[in-house]
Amino acid sequence: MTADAAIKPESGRRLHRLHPFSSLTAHEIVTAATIVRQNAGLRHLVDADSVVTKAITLLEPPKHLMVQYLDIEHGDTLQDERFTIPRRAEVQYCIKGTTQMYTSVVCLALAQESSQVTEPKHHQGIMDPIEHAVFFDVVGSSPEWAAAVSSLGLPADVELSYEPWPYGADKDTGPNPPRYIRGVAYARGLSGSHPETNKFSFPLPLCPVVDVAKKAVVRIDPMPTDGIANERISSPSSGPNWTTGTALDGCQPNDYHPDLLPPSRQDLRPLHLVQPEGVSFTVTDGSLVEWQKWQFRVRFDFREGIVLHDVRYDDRSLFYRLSLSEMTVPYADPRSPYHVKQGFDLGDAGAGAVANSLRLGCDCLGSIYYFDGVVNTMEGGAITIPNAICLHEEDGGVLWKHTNDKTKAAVSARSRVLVIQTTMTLGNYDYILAWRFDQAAGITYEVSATGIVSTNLIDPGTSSRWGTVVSPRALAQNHQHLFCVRLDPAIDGYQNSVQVEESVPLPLDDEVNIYGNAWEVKKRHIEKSGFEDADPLCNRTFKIVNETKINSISGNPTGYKIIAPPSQMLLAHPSSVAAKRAKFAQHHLWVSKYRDGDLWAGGKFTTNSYEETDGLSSYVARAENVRNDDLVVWVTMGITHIPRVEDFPVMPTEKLRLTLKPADFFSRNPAIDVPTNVQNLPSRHAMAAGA
Ligand SMILES: [Cu+2]
Repeated sequence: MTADAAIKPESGRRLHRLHPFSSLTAHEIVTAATIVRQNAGLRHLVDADSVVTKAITLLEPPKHLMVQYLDIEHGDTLQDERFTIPRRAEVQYCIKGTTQMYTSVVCLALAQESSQVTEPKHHQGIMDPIEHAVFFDVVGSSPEWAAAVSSLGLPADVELSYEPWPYGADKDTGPNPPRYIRGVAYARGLSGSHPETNKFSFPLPLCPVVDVAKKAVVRIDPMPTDGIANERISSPSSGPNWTTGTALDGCQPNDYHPDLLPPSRQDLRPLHLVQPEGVSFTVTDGSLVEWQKWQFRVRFDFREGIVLHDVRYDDRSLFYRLSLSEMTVPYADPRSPYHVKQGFDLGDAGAGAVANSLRLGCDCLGSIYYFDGVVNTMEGGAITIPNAICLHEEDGGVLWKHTNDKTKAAVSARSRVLVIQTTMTLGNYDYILAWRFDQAAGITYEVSATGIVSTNLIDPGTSSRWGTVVSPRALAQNHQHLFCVRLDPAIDGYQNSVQVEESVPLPLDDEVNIYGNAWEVKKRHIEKSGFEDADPLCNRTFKIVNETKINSISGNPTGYKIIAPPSQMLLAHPSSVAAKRAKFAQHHLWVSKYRDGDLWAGGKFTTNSYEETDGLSSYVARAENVRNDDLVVWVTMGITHIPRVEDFPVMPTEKLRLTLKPADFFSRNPAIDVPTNVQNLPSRHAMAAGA
């Protein structure tokens, strides 16, 4: 059976009770894995247990079918007249100990594998826990590595810890780098030391490179530690410790865990977020969130983490799908092997796969609704990440206010924000990823970067042009975090355009700009798929509009404005592998024509990638019409991170925001009907007057 045959709409009887946009269930994941493992075992003449299911994700229905489905769902058609779209899963797998990747599609309703392809050789799968386990076994029992470590003069009972990094491609390896793991090594402390000791204060100047297929240490790379003599860097004041007289001499403990810190400050009084009548949102059908006039579906995905579907406001469609597509973190240090330091957190690992279990009162304050996340294991099972997504309301400050200057009467409404967020941890860094819905029909995607900056050892009394010394002898290299957010719009329908507006001064003349104050807004539309760059100097603004729906007040098409920071784009040289594999990170805004499966800004397979060949740059290279068409907008934003001493031992959250705001979509401020007082527990003065 072909994939298409498996997804024909079927009237009447519902084959599957789950909504097409529901997260894959544990049962579905195991069903898909079992079918693929059995079939792959026969196909490749191996035991089914040798089949490694790297990633299992929902294969969304073709959009043309889903649009019909949603039209019926939001229309007046009775439930039993709806058609059903069988659910499908996509399974990426390989055979244990090999790198060749395969992708299968399983029709879950029929419990059948409907297609299977052999991926090109350069498509490497995620670095998985099985490979990591092999890596740890190999370094733990390697006499070469033990000898190398002993040359550092470390105490015999030192405990080591590793950050496994993909080998990485460069111009020497070409497009098929070996699938080795680089074990960026740290001393976690001495035997018996607290398990939460911050290892990033004690980087080792050596790195084992492990061939996980051959289960062997291939070589041991020296990690450059040279710096520029800097007499302003003083000797550590904390005195000697277990590193004294070793290669790590001078490194000092620098901890974040409260067990290892002096008592915390004592002058904070409780701050409670109280919702005495409960929350104002509902969650039904497992995935449908309704809050105020908002309505959308939430899905948890192995790769993308949170995916939002069918986002609507007051029964008008806004977005078919919202997601983080990819992010990359390239480092600036040219000294080998640092030159290959570059992560693609979604493609290399999966935002869902490395999602945290969130905790009440810490990650989210107030009355919280949690969604569990279910992800596949490499062995074909499914595991639940409890509380992977949290949903809650926050106070958002003043929503709107006016004081009548004559009467002094003030009217103001307090803003409430609905937040849906997840947190991913990959090695040293943690990212809190949140969609924030407001009462003025705005949506903000917020990235909060926190965690620990990646460190390497640097010679005593030196600093570096490649980063900042953030703790004695610990260099945090300069790097960038570049995020690509995928916006699949449905502004009052699925045929949209992107309008570019620039505010430009007019030349002085004797007819119009007589006094020199004049400027105007120039408008153009993006006609063909491609990219644009931000230009704050002309206030370049991008709007997604529906040219067939006109706002009767302004006469403008209904639209949503994209407000994104004009971040610095990727700094790596365009000819470098770092740049070629992250073309999406070279321009701020991209518009592609919608095609099913065009989801991956950096390509579907990013691990050890050499060049982005099947990602966003390929989608737009088709040079298709994107005006009054089904289009996708991709926004790249980022942080050029020059580490500060204050970013260590754990970094205060650094926020990055993308806001989608209605622009001539409504006939007035859509938040005008928000009540001006909904607080049952009135606020009070903090202190008596004069206190
Ligand atoms: Cu950073």
